[in-house]
Amino acid sequence: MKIKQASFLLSSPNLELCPMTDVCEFALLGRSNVGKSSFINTLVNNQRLAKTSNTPGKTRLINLFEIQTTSKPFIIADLPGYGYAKVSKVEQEKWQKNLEEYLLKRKNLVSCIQFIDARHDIQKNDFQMHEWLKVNSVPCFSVLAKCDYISRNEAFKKSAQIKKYFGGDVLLFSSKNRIYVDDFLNYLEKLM
Ligand SMILES: Nc1nc2c(ncn2[C@@H]2O[C@H](COP(=O)(O)OP(=O)(O)O)[C@@H](O)[C@H]2O)c(=O)[nH]1
Ligand SMILES: [Mg+2]
Repeated sequence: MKIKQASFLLSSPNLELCPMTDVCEFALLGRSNVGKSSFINTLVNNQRLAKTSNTPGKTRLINLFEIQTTSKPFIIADLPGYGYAKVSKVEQEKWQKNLEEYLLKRKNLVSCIQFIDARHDIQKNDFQMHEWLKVNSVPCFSVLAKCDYISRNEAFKKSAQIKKYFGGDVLLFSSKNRIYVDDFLNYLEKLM
């Protein structure tokens, strides 16, 4: 499928304030700075749609983007990254609860997409996040992000490693170029 149009829908602090819809939704999970927002912009070819940054903001919001395609439309939920310590413990725990509720109860959620940084080994909080998804039977596949930092050969090795630990599918991605975009869209289309 091809993208026809993409727009920001809204930001919500929790599941309750997310609009109820039948449109298939995919939720982006991963450490802060792994490239989740850039991924959206590259996928839809609009560098200004999702805010990207080297310094993650403090607001913990679910940002929803609606994507019209030549096939079915879908929604991407850009979730705050984990591994960002500069918020208070109370704040962190509150968000944790909201995140879990969203992941467990969002009816139109088709799959989570967990981002792993190609430059690093899988981190402790990546494992924790994945374990939680598995225990709670939340569907998920993985993305090896920022693949432009490593060779194609290394990328295949890394994705095999992620597959070994996490199971499920592992897709490659880089926001520096668009070579992975078509495969990604075709993969999403099959899940919808
Ligand atoms: N080289 C490279 N840099 C990237 C890529 N994706 C994101 N970045 C950079 O990494 C930083 C964090 O990206 P962002 O999308 O905001 O990450 P998020 O916190 O996961 O949403 C920004 O400076 C991006 O320009 C990528 O695929 N390759
Ligand atoms: Mg982001």
